[in-house]
Amino acid sequence: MDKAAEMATPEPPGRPGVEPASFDEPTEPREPLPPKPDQSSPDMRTATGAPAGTEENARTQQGAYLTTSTGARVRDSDHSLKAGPRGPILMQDHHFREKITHFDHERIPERVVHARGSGVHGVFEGYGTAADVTHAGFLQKGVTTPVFTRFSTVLGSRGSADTVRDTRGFATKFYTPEGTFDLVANNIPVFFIQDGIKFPDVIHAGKPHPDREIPQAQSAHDTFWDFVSLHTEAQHHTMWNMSDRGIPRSYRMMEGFGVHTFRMINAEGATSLVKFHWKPKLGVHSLTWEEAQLINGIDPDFHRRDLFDAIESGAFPEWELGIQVFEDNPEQEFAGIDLLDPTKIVPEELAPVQPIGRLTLNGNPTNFFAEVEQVAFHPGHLPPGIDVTDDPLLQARLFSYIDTQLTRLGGPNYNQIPINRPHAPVNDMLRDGYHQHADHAGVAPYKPNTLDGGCPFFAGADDRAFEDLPVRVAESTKVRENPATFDDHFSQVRLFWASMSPVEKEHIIRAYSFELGKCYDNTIKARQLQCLANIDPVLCSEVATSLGLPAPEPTVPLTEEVPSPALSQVGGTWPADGRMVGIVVDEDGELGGVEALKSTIFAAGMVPLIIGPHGGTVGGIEVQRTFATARSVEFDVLLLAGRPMPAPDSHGSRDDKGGAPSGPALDPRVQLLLDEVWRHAKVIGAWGDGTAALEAAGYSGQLPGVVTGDDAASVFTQVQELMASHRVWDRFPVAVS
Ligand code: HDE
Repeated sequence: MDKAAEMATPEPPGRPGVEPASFDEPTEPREPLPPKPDQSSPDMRTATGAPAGTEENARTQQGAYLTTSTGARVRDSDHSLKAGPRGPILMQDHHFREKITHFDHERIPERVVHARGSGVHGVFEGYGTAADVTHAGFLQKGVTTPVFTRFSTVLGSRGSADTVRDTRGFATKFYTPEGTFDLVANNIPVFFIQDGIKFPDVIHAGKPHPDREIPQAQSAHDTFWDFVSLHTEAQHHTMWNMSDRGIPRSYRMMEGFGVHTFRMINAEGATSLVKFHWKPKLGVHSLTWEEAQLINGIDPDFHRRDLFDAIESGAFPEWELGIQVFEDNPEQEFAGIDLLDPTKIVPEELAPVQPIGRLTLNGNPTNFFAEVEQVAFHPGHLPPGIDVTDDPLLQARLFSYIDTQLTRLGGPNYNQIPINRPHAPVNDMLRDGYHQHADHAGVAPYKPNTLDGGCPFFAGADDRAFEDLPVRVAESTKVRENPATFDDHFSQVRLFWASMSPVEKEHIIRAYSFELGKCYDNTIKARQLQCLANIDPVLCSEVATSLGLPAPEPTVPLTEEVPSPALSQVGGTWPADGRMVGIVVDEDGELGGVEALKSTIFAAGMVPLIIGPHGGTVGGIEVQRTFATARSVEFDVLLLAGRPMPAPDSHGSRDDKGGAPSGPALDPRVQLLLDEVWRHAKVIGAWGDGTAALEAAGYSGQLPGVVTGDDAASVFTQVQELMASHRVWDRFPVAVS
């Protein structure tokens, strides 16, 4: 070959008869590849490929005949194939093996934290009021976005009770067309630790003891209090747990908090720092401690049932999403508060929460496992317009949430699971791996490429891509330490305490007394008392008295903190949607107004439940609960339309509720109902024979929160007014001011 021929440009590769490809990677999107078929749509599909969740197949098995997983019709699934009726099972029984093998592998590992939860579908509508601070499309005016929200406890296993004293998770997945946004929030605005590297420590301390694996879903044990009393940055979160916030009445009545400070970017590229808040339409309400304990035994699924029933009955829970907005200054600080410290709040009185949209939860899951168990949240699922900050807790979470799904959901393709599928087109270059469901076309899952026409292309500056902001990182040296601004562990706990009403303070004292009283080690109790002394002397001395230990002197200055009224749940009034109204009837009572009352209650968005001496009907009215099945914790208010007397042939109840044999005054099970609703500060109403029943039980119409009258309608009008404050707060005994 001569020199000139050697130097000539070689023919570009290509198939004969096809225009040769360019040597350079294309730079312009030309015929973009279609989105992956399996990720283009959020539609739920059943194993047979039919759409799930439609009217026809919402809760039924599909098809006329039972089949194997490969579609062969099955004639008998009740008997294994045996060598004669009394012989061993034959290895060749492929249907038996498939059925048992699949069953053997039905369980997946539960979440390492937040294992117990409930999830529901809903919709979010942007108000457009955040347009100045973010260009995120889903927050613009009138834009609606489908969502899935999962509420949870933190410490308990998947089957543990709902109403334990704990923090609650409040995680929402917004399926926006610009990519999924996960707001993985809690009902408490601060966290136990300031650096994510401590997460295994705090969780190991809170989980059951490693030797006997008890107690389940509780913080009332030595290892928890050992850790939080030594690691004093946990004191703020701990005080929230000991307050009534630790035992919510319902998921529908909880606030939610993003905890960390996030960064938002507007259309001009200007940034702000923000904190996310969810504000429930029904207000923040809690159980009393005794109610919570009773419910743990009587109805451990209380919160799950409450959420499911409310949605089923059309009482859709609602929240407003709000943001506190701060200047994105170099110190990341507002009013002397380090915005990167996740153990601190910014009181709403200093930075008001500005509403930016509304969440309505309106759909129960079709299949709990497919949706609630398999949903995978991640604080790094961010749309354009929202970004993270350097909060060291948030930074750690950005690693952990992807990592944990690898074990829990069995590999890296969990975003292909129907509940996790984005509603935005997905053109990633992630390939293969366990549980790969996409059948990717194309030959070049790499960039740069020419063989797939250069597809897919990088988005340009105007293509609404997620942006890594050129945020300045302080020049520094590598260290394992916190900034000095993280050092104050007590002043905001004092602020929280100072913001509580006397009743709420009393509940906090009782909660510490109970939890520390359950610890065995006196040095742990004494160390926690030292922390309480550093918060408030009254709190410390009350708990010390209860424990029978001396109250120590503070070791830090007890600064006076300005209370934040927004932290208290006493004092406001809220709608009573979805509240349960128990109505006691008996054969001889005045039942004339009861049917009309039921209609009034329904019309007010509440649920009337008739409680009678037996099932069936009483005076023509259908009974939903009998004296044997009713327990006060199910009702938000108790009304008496009759005076049920004890059964003549018994000394007391026929069930196992115990109690001393009663006299002839009132059926003891109704007496128990009344005593409990009284203790739990719920409204009581009575008319006709019901008023006599009240008196027989030792309650008069003059007492706080007790309404008596001539007829059902007038009594209920007054009852409704009282219910708006949630509880009859005056009824709680209070020792502190
Ligand atoms: Fe989580 N957290 N977390 N967390 N978290 C998980 O992720 C973690 C934290 C929260 O309903 C896990 O998918 C670390 C704060 C909720 O599926 C895991 C740290 C807040 C849920 C994890 C935190 C939360 C989780 C376990 C400290 C409130 C339930 C299963 C750095 C803002 C989500 C999973 C659901 C779940 C790690 C702290 C909220 C292990 C390392 C602060 C609501 O990845």
